[in-house]
Amino acid sequence: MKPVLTLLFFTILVAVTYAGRFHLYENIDQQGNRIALDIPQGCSNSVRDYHFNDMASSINTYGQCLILCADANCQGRCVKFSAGNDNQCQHSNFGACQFNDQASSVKNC
Ligand SMILES: [Ca+2]
Repeated sequence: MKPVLTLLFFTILVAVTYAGRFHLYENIDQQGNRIALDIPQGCSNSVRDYHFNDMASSINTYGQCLILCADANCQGRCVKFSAGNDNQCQHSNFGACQFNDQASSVKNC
């Protein structure tokens, strides 16, 4: 396969594999323990329920938009993570927006 086609193939593969999914990481720069979660329709306490409560320090959204919140049921302070101008925090370091080790729930944008 030509390099461009190979790159396109893997880009599509990643997009399909992670459609609706994201990874949370225990440490900054996408390091340490991680969990894969689904972007819910509405609100989900999956961050807490999958034993990652108040632990997340970075994220990979795979170009998608989602909102993390500090308390269960999408209460407390919420921070939007997107690939656009409305992004509210550094994906590789939640400390940049004083959101380190705080996330407990997630909702769609
Ligand atoms: Ca952490």
